[in-house]
Amino acid sequence: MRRIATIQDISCLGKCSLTVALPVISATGVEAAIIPTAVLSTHTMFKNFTCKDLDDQILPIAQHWKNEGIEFDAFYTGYLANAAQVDKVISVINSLKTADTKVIIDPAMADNGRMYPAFDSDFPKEMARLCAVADIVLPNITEACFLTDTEYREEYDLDFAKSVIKKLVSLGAKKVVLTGAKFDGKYGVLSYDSSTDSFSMYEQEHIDAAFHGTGDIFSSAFTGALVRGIDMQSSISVAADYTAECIRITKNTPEANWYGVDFERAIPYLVDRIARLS
Ligand code: PXL
Repeated sequence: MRRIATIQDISCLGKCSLTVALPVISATGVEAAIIPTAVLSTHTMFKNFTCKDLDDQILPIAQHWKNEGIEFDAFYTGYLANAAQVDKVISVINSLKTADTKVIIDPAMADNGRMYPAFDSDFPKEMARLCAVADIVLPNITEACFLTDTEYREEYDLDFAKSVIKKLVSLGAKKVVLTGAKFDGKYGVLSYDSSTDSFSMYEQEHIDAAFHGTGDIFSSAFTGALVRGIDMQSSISVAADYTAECIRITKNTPEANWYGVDFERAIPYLVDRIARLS
């Protein structure tokens, strides 16, 4: 069975980060090993959340895996507890990756033009160093702007999106998958592959609803699909469609929680899509 190591926090309640990555990667038929970057009572959109960083565990966990001779098909990183974890995560990747290991970085740090509460204005330049070692970076437009020191725009066109993506690639990332791309009346996922210098847009219907944790759902489904052996564009479409399905279901569920989407209800849909492609 193929294996992903995912490095991100565990928000004990909130339907994001590891509580999403574990079930969603499992649903794609891939093993998920984890390095938790922190334990939080909830995600940071709640007030009064607790947070204990696991700075001192990151390298020892990886060292133990190395001693055991464990290899990974991909590293997939998400929310980090602080800027100092960037160097630790880069060390983990460098020490355990093989020639075939994919490095997928979700720079989970911002949305809707704002940084998440736990991060200061110095954080993006540290996260940019992690993105530099990526085969694939998965930002939203806010993260792409912060990472490249570009002024965030609520409204933008295709040229602006392309220029931000090109700046991200100039930092070192090989491919960029811009989620929630919204320009010129279109909505979807805009991706770029530096090996062929080509952009590709996967268009979707725009659903008028914003929920927390959907970036983590997309990234987990995308990484699982890719590691399962599904090609890049099909992995993007499966992950984007699964995320949209989660949002649709949640929007139509009156008793749904404000803090995340009901991704559980759409797991059969994901399993079915993956089975058809693999
Ligand atoms: O979904 C991204 C995310 C992950 N982890 C924590 C968060 C957030 C977004 O706010 O707060 C702790």
